[in-house]
Amino acid sequence: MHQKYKISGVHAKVPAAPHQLTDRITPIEKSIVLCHLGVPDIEADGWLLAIDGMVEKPAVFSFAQLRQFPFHAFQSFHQCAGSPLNPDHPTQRICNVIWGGALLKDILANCKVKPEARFLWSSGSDGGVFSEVTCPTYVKDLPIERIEEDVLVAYEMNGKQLLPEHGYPVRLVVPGYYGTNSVKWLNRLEFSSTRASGPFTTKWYNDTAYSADETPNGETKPVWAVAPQSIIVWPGPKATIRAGQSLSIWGWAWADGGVSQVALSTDGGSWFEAEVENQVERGWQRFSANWMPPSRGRFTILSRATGCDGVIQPLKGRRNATFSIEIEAI
Ligand SMILES: Nc1nc2c(c(=O)[nH]1)N[C@H]1C(S)=C(S)[C@@H](COP(=O)(O)O)O[C@H]1N2
Ligand SMILES: [Mo]
Repeated sequence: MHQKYKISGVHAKVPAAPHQLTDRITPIEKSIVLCHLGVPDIEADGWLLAIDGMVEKPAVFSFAQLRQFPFHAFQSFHQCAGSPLNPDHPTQRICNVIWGGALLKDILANCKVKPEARFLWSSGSDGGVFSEVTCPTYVKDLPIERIEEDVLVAYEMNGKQLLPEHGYPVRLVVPGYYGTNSVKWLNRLEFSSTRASGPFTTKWYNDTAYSADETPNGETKPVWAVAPQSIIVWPGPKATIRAGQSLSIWGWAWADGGVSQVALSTDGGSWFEAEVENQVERGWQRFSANWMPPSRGRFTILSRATGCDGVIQPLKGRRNATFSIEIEAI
């Protein structure tokens, strides 16, 4: 069937800069949007999700059938890994939203996955040309061990039905993984013994061009789990701050598995600890620390998160390099 599109070609929005991300739950109009191949025009009526590949009982679900499964909703940070054409470049394409839908493990309960299966491929209804490469469909994969966690087949975002650009009627959400893995306009889940063979898991998002992510034996690393990262919300670039007056620096930090520490630097060398709240569900974590600009003049404030696995944000050269903001004390 020929797919119609609401928007054709790459469609991306980063509507809020870090200092504008003041809400714990990011409103939809401030949330990121990234579509490589346009926004397909799909009706919930007639939409089908197929489950096949290495399963003993393939299945097909309509939208109404999908809604029969127990409903789950929880907050999760949602981050775009940045352009797959420039994977080392740090970006702050981040938001924190509430996803609602059915747990993938509930949907798969009767499918009897075969023991040879190691990866789950997920396909969207979108196809086209990205960066001069013809892509028949957008296909991603994930290791099947992750399914036992909170992978969601989502049809709500912040309590509302998904907007077309966010995957209406149904998308995958892999909490803790980079956004690229959360396939929108989801129409197929296929179990396989190998990783997916399309360009979005081989040529791009596999960090083949990304020496920083190569393992010591030269293998490439899939762009799956989100590495520790942080942004400073206050003070923002135009904030008025005064020498000799204490202020509270605050922001958000996140990582797959949560963040254990955030350190700040204001003098280009030394670090001091911020307080970090515990992670709620899969959400980002607020950090804050008091600081007094010692004199008038320009200061660069850096934030550096440490994941619960002990991994520390690098200073530069990686997609999750430390964030910095330049401010002036008057
Ligand atoms: N089918 C499909 N799913 C997709 C994409 C896409 O181009 N096609 N883009 C991915 C990328 S790179 C990101 S960052 C997230 C963005 O989700 P959002 O636009 O709802 O914020 O969707 C992911 N899922
Ligand atoms: Mo992305």
